[in-house]
Amino acid sequence: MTTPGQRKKALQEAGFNTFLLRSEDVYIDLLTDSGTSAMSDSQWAGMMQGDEAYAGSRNFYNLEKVIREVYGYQYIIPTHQGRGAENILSRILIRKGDIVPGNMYFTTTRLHQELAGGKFEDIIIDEAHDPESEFPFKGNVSLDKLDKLVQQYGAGRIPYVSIATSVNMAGGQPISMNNLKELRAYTSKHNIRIIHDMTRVAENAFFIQQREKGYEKKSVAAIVREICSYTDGATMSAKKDALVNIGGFLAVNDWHVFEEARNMVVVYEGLHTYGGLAGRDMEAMAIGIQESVSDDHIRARIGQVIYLGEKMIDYGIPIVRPIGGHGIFVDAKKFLPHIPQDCYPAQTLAAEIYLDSGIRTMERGVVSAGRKANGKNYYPKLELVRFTIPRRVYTQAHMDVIAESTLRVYERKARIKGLTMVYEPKYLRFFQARFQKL
Ligand code: P61
Repeated sequence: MTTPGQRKKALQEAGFNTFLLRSEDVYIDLLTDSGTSAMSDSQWAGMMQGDEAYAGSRNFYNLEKVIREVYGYQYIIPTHQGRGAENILSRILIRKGDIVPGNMYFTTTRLHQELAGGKFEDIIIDEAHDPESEFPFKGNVSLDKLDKLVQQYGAGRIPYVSIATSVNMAGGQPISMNNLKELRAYTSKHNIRIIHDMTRVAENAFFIQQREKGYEKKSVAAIVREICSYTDGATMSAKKDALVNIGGFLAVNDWHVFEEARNMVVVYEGLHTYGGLAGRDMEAMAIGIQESVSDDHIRARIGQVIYLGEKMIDYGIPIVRPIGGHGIFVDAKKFLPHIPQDCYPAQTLAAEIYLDSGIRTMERGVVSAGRKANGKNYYPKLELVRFTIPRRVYTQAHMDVIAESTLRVYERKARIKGLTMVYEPKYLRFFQARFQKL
């Protein structure tokens, strides 16, 4: 616990950027669900069985076996985390001038696509950009938008369609199985790969189970397997669904892509049987993957997110609907309508929430969206503050404190002023940018 005076000082020192706060100065940490979940007793036991051989660690073979069984992908390369896999895959599949369509951008994913010479094109359905739309599958792809790109550029210029399960930037929104099947049919016809960002695939599977006809009686594990079966390969940040503090992987079914990736990983991550991880990390990941597809676990995990979201809705706080899988996304444009997007309403709101109670959240708006290749800012329709819930960490009482604190800030919203950016790094600026009060 900190005092208001301490928080004011900490925030100033952090340049009004919650990424630059020290965790010691944070009371409830909702910055991210990435690497912040609690490992189980089984995972910790697995840590004690680390085989730290440089090459051919038995933990690698355990991990490979589990990924084949749970997800169905054939060839596996561990990486230190998700973006390590994105780097390798983008370098292999994307050539200069290529177009990479996807269901909304993700910061690191799009950057690696751009660094490899590609251009990301958003083909998510329009509903995803509307915080108030109650559409149950706001992660869906618009096949019309994709078809327009294919007509315009030709399928040969599209190395793959980039599909996230649980679309992070849209508010943790799922893609439906039906949409994925239609996308598979379309891309097969045009000989285009689907690459799956499976960072939160189990959470997506839960929503399919709850909302999609024909899946009510299927297990999350079975749904996860089916999702993966419609895609050609995947990048994974195991720090989310898979319940580890560090780790990720690249998985593909195509031997030739695997062969290239296996070679490239030694340049950027480490040998192909550890990819920047310790043996113990791979063991914890193998166990976490199995735990992540348990129906009871996912129901409890998303149940907690829904509990918080419903509380906020009851308080009249504007949030993205329907409630997503990994957190609550507060609509900063609606919360602070008097602050124009150029004065960073979501960045401002994240700072104000920290000031009120020491709760740390994250901006997901114009700062996160960054700049286009021509230097101009992206102006995303969604200007959000993400309250991300780590798995197996907080209690219902914490959720109450979070909602009550947000309500207090909501009650004094008219007096809140925006920010100006005083330092902007070149890549992924939101991590390290600094701001001052207007
Ligand atoms: C997060 F503010 N996510 O949500 P890595 N794909 C997807 C992710 O959610 C993801 C990665 C790939 C984070 C951490 C983070 O703009 C940010 O293991 C759907 O983090 O390399 C990561 O996986 C990358 C926070 C990343 C951010 C980028 O909090």
